[in-house]
Amino acid sequence: MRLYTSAPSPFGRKVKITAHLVGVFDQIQCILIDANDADSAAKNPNPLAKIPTLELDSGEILLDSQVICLHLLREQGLLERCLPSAQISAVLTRAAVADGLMEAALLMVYERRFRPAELVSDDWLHRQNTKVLGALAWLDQHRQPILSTPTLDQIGLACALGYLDFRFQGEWRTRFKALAQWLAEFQQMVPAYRLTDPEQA
Ligand SMILES: N[C@@H](CCC(=O)N[C@@H](CS)C(=O)NCC(=O)O)C(=O)O
Repeated sequence: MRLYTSAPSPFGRKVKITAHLVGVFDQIQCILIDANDADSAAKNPNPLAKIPTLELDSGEILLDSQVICLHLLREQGLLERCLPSAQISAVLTRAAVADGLMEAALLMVYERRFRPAELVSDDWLHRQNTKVLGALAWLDQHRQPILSTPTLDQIGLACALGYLDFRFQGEWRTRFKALAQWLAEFQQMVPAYRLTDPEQA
């Protein structure tokens, strides 16, 4: 399998952690995509030009991190553990909020990266930051203890918090201490979190 991704991508990190968890990471060739370099971006077989994208050995292309994670979990028989059918709506809702947090944080990064400084919109940044803070408060309230295997939403939450650490110097930690403690526990229980640290890659 080939995974088109980048070291900083929080969505790519979800897939990498899931692949470690189900034991297939060493069967995956990671192809690093630099969205700022046209030649590199052209290698990504994703029609939306986003990462992550997983190319199966059959040549089939899977995209959207959630779809890829679900595929890996199902193929390796861990779907019920990570997405228990009795809690499917609640888990997927928490996963969607974690993804939304990543998306809003990413849009803040892009606003500064892709616009000339004089065109950067403080209103837009404020709007996205409000989503980030709203999602953090909601996820804090809906935080679940980590059992032996993390659930799909917990993988997403860890990656979302890791992205805030990476791009926003962990400012969230002073306001959301219980979430910071939760992330420390996740780190302890899921070695793949450290292995996929964007600072180390
Ligand atoms: N919903 C998608 C979001 C993926 C996404 O936004 N990836 C970012 C990098 S972290 C990207 O490729 N951005 C480039 C772009 O939007 O053009 C998923 O879960 O895979």
